[in-house]
Amino acid sequence: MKGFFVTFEGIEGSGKTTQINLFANFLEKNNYDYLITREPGGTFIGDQIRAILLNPKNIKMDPITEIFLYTASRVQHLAELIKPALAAGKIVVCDRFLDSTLAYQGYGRGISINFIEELNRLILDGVEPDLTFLLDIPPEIGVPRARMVKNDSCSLNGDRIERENMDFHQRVRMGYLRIAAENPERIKIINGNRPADEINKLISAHFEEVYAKILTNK
Ligand code: T5A
Repeated sequence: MKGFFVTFEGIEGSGKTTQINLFANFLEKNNYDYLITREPGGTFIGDQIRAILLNPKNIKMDPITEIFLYTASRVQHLAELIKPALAAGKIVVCDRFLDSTLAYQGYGRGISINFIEELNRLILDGVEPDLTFLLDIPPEIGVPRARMVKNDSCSLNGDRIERENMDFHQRVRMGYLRIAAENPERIKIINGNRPADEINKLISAHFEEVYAKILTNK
């Protein structure tokens, strides 16, 4: 049996990590065979690429360098983790995937959407998410939330991308909403500005509904 690929998307601080942790509890409790991972990163090589991408000192990074680094991380991630897990029939849950590249490098940085789609067509080998949760939240709420979280390569002012201005984050949000409008079957938009446990209930219920349909059609 082929596995099932679930991705979580949204702007900075939209609550993806929080929701993925809650969703993992749900999967665990219900005895699903699953794998949690993230982009950029997910592998030893990918985590090193992640450190370069998020380091605030890399302020001079060219947008083309940036997109190739995100893509390189994805190639490694697909080969080492995602494809083998799907082939083993697991539910793969990934914090960010191709929609992030379209939203950030495409709508945020202005790189051609056609170029991003073609580049990813070459590397994805037909792998695409079965279901995506887009946690939608205004940047004025999400970005300050994210900047407060001190993580691997950040200071309290946020990582390299979190430090972008509000116009950039607004373009990314609008880009996400456009991608969702173009993919209504796959992408479920969830209001991220609600209590975390309410969001978790919506996500678990929607997952069960979609997953049950897939099993029935197999
Ligand atoms: N990127 C990534 C690209 O540009 N192109 C690409 O192709 C890819 C794959 C990754 C960066 O790389 C960019 C996008 C990103 O800028 P990251 O550190 O993984 O960097 O960044 P994020 O995924 O944005 O992680 P964040 O931690 O910033 O955001 P999350 O995971 O959405 O938010 P979370 O859950 O950590 O929550 C943030 C804070 O909000 C609180 C939490 O407790 C936490 O303090 N919170 C809530 N507060 C109130 N109500 C709720 N419902 C809440 N949910 C969470």
